[in-house]
Amino acid sequence: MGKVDFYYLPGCPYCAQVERVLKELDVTYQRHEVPPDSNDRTVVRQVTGQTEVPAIVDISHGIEALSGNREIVDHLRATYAE
Ligand SMILES: N[C@@H](CCC(=O)N[C@@H](CS)C(=O)NCC(=O)O)C(=O)O
Repeated sequence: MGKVDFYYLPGCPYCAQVERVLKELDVTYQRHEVPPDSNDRTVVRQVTGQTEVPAIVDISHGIEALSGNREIVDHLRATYAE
């Protein structure tokens, strides 16, 4: 199974919730910290087409970009919960 790329900002409560669920479900993921100023978020913009975090890429499950804390948690639970 591939890994999930997780774009986050330290101190962001939405990101913290997504990371709790990643850990709870024992998902293999790689963290990518974004800059505080959304104008500087060039990498996440290139990869996901937008600058808001949390955002994930889960290519092995057909997700090229997903943002929105609830949408991400729903995807993770639907995909990784046993
Ligand atoms: N509705 C979004 C809110 C996420 C959000 O507000 N993220 C902040 C960081 S805590 C952000 O990246 N805002 C966009 C920006 O700063 O340009 C969610 O559910 O994930």
